[in-house]
Amino acid sequence: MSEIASKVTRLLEAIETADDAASLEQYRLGALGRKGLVTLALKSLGGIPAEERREIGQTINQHKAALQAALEQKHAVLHAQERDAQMAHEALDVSLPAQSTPMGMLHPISQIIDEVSAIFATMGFAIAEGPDIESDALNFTALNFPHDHPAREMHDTFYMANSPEDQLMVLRTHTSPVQVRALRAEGAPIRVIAPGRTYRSDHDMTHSPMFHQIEGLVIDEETHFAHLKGCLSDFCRAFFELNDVPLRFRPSFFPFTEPSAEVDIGCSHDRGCLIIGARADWMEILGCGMVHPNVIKSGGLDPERYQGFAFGLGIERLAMLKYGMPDLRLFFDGDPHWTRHYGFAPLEFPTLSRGLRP
Ligand code: 2U9
Repeated sequence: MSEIASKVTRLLEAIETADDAASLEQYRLGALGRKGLVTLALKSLGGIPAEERREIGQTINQHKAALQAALEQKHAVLHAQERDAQMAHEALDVSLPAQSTPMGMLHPISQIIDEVSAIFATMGFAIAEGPDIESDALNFTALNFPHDHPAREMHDTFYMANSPEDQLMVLRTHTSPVQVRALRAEGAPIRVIAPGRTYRSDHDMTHSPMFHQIEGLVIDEETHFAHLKGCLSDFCRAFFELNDVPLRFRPSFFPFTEPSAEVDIGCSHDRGCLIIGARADWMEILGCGMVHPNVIKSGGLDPERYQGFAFGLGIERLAMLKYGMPDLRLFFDGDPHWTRHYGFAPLEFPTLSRGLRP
């Protein structure tokens, strides 16, 4: 028995000094497993004379209890050490500046839509939205594009396959149908802007088949062309952060406005840099006009009583101008390097001087 006692003592020492769960398990098997010290000792009891068996049995059970207690205690210690190590490894210093954590960026398109919407909101415009898949009737007919008229071809339309026979569906080529819907739903007076995606079958250096517009519409009984000029001039001054912005209105044609104009902004070019607000050169930035009486009629209003203006801006073009982004084709590649360079921190206020991130 003293032989078992010394083996138990050695096992207890080994358990006490075990430094990981795997070696502790080996000692448990050596003590209590099927071929372990205690199990074999208990099995050997059968060959011992009955008068000695009881006492030896009790001693073995005491060894067994001591080994079990030591194993449980060591297991608890190792488990606590493992948890402490894991906590130390996963520790997070919440006092570190937030910038060191990777942060999502706003795409310049979202940024420009927010900026333009905020400016028009201060002028009393509401924001309207509508579906990307539109009826040909709302996208064209309600906007005074006659059937089979060449003006429809100007828009390089994507037609939806399997449209219902009586209702041809298209991917909207402009956000104007959103405003027709708003006019029909709310009547006049109305002052809305409609930002969103638009689609035309055109893809090259300066055109993407999906692009973004913001259009505006003001209809009441007295709004005239001077209001349109004042509104756009106020917008340009706020958007480009300039006190004085030279604007030039050139006669143009759109089916939905009459008269129509394209608007150029004064600028200059200096060693490859575009300077907005200078007076050396002109650059086109938007289109506009007085809403055509036929469009007012298709909006459910009497054109003898109501009149107003509308305008349209290309968002990508505004982003390229304001933040010096040279290549339209990179806008929708989803390249994270591009987004990190040209994107905006969600809570950052961009300015002309701070538009680009370092
Ligand atoms: C209604 C009536 C009239 C919206 C207008 C323009 C002029 C225009 C272009 C700008 C750049 C499209 O993205 S672009 O190529 N848009 O020039 N858009 S007037 O006229 C409307 C809208 C709604 C009910």
